[in-house]
Amino acid sequence: MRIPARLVLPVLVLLGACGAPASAPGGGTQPGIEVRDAFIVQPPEGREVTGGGMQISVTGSPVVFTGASTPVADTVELHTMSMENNMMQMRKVESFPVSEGAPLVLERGGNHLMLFGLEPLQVGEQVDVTLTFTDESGAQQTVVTKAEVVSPAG
Ligand SMILES: [Cu+2]
Repeated sequence: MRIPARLVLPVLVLLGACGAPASAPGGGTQPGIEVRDAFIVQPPEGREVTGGGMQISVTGSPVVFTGASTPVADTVELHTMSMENNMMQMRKVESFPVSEGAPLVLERGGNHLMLFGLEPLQVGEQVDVTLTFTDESGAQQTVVTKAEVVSPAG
C-alpha cells in the first residue's frame, strides 16, 4: 500500500517551521511567562547606575532569561550578589534559568538587574522594560513589562 503524497507533505512543512509556536514538537505548548512587580531604584542625584528587580514565573516548559533593555538606560546587565570575604560582591551573568517550580526573583540584595547610562527618573514613573527569553527549542520570546521607579530608601 502506498502512502498518499498529501499525507507526507504536512509533516515536512511542520519540520521546516522550526520555532513556530503553533507547531511545538511533542505536543508541548509555548511556555507562559508572567512578570510581576517590576521596579527600578531611582539613582542618587548625578548617578547613572542603578539596580532593578521583578518576579518572573513560568508555566509549562522552562525558559532561560537572557537579557533586558529599556529606553531609559544604555545597557541592562544581569547580576548576582553574594558574600565573599565579608564583602558583598556583584557579578555579571549571561542568563538566569526560570522553571515552573523555581520562579526567578530579582531584588535588592540578591540577583538583580543593573542599569547603566540612565536618564533622570522620577519616583512613581512607569518605564517599559523588554525582557528576552529562550525556550527549550531555542526560540526567543520577548515580554514587555512596566517597571515602577521607586525611592532608594525602599
Ligand atoms: Cu549589580
